[in-house]
This record gives sequence, C-alpha cells and structure tokens, in this order.
Amino acid sequence: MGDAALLTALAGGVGASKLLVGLKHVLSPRVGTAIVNTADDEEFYGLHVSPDLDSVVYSLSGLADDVRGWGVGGDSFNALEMLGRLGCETWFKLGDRDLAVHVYRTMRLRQGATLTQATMEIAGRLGAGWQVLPMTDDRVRTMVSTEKGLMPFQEYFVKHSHGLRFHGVKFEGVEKANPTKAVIEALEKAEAIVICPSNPVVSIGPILALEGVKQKLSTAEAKVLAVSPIVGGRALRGPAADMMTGLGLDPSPAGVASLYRDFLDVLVLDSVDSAYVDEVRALGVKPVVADTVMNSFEDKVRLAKTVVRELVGDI
Ligand code: FO1
Repeated sequence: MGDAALLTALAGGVGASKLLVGLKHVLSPRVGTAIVNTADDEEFYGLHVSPDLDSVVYSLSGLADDVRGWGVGGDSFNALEMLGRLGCETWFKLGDRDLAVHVYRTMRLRQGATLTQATMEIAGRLGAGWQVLPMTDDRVRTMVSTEKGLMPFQEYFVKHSHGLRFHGVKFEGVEKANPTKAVIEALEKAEAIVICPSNPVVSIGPILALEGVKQKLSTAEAKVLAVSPIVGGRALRGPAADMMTGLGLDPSPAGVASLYRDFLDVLVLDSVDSAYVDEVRALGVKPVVADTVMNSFEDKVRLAKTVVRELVGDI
C-alpha cells in the first residue's frame, strides 16, 4: 500500500472499533480513514451525541472503556447523577469526560462548524491518528419498528435493551442526505476497502443507503473485504442476528455475503462458521476463514493482519 496508506473502512461503533485498533497498529505509521455511521446519533440534554463516532475515536485514541466498549475508560458519572436529581431521564449512561466531548461537538455545531469539521477536531486533539469521518453532515435517524411502535434507535437499543420484537427499520432523512465530499473522496482514492464487523442492518446499512455509496463500492478498483459480525448464528454484541432474521435474511456469514454481494470481493468468516464457505463462494465472494473474535489487543492485531494480507498481499 502506498505511503498515504489508503485503506478506507466503513464502521459502526463497538465491533468496528476493535478491528480499527488492530488495523491502526498494523498499518502504522500510515494513516487510514474510517467512515462512520451517524444514524444512531441522538440528542440528550440539548447535546449532540454521536455514539459510533465516539466509540471509534476513543478506541483509536486509546481512551475507550475496553470492558463496556463504549464511553471513556475510568470515567465518572457525577453530571449524570446530578441530572437524575434534577428529574431528567438517565438511561443513556453519559460519563463526565464523554459529556465534555458532546459539549464541545454541540458548541462547534452551533458556531456553524459541520459535523465533519467538529469530528476532525475531536479526533485530532484526542490523538486518534486516523482520519475519522461522519458518513454525512446531514441528519439521518434510524427508527426501529417494534411491538411498542416506532422509536429512535437508542431508545430501542439501550432503554429497552434491544429486547422488543423487531419488525423493521427505516433511516429517516436518508433520501435527502448526501455523503460528504470527504467520504466520496475516501472511497474513490482507497486502495483497499474494509467493511468492519458491525451490524449490517443498522450500522453499515445507513452508510450504504446514502446516495452514491453503493455505486462507488461496486465500481471501486480497490478490493472490498468485509468481516462477518455474525459468528455461530449470533452477533457478538447487539441485535444484528435478530434484525437479519426479521428482514428475512439468514443470520450467518452467507446472509452477510448476500447483503453485500453487489460489491463484495472477500468475506472473512469465523472458524466456527467454516461450513458456510461453499455458500459464500457460490455468491461470488471469496471466503477466508479466521478467528474473528477480538477479546485482547493481540486478537485485534491478528485479525487486522489477516485482513491486510488479503487486501494487499504480504505486509
Ligand atoms: N450502550 C449501552 O448499551 N448503554 C448505554 O448506557 C450506553 C451509553 C453510551 C454513551 C455514549 C456513547 O458514545 C455510547 C453509549 N452506548 C451505550 C453505546 C451505543 O448506544 C451503541 O453502542 C451504539 O449506538 C450502537 O452502535
């Protein structure tokens, strides 16, 4: 890969962040780009919260809480406790340091900065070391249809612990939203494209739903590789498998490959799913079997090495 290390990754939050930490390490000192889902963004206490952008930035900066996977490691929750005493709902656990980032982002947006500018400032100042790009500067909102009606993603995911029956999903505002110029450029100039092991429906889905993104992926000269977020019929975290089933897809690497088949060259699937290699190959996608569960830093680096080797040969 050239000096500019033009690897572009499509990312959601927690699952993506783990692989990105490995990729950053393997590609260092070259700098990659992460295009991140913002359809999970929500407003709390008047502040613009971007959970996936923050999970990616905190992880790349070495600030993430490794156990929870979201928020800042070792954070305190004094402000949240006080907000509770003031009668506010506190089901979304915003830590004190995390809150400072939301204050900064909201301040910059009110000053007229775009979400892209605010994110580049936050990522730069916290030391992410990679280019982190929101998928759009426009507002797109994931709304989940459940037995209790339609609700914003964070309400479904956190307040109801993704325990409600999933009927479907829509990305409000996506028809009018555009990927940013920086996003299009990162896809056009990429020498390799990675789709991180994030929920294909609600994390990668909104990025792919933006006008022009799928077309850029299918016409890209760069190889496109995805890591399956489904292992042994289940998502490692969150409701990806239930959502795939709800949408009539097989919750398996083959289901993931069929969702991405229009532009996907390679799918990395876990060793426990090696029985799916023929089905994946039949979809025109090259299967690569590896250990994809990332618990330790070594796991993240090992998987990242497999990914980079597949994309660009020996490193
Ligand atoms: N996820 C939870 O399951 N519970 C929380 O209380 C929670 C708080 C939170 C605060 C800041 C942040 O950036 C992320 C947070 N997340 C929390 C994660 C987030 O809801 C999801 O991981 C993503 O939106 C799904 O990709």
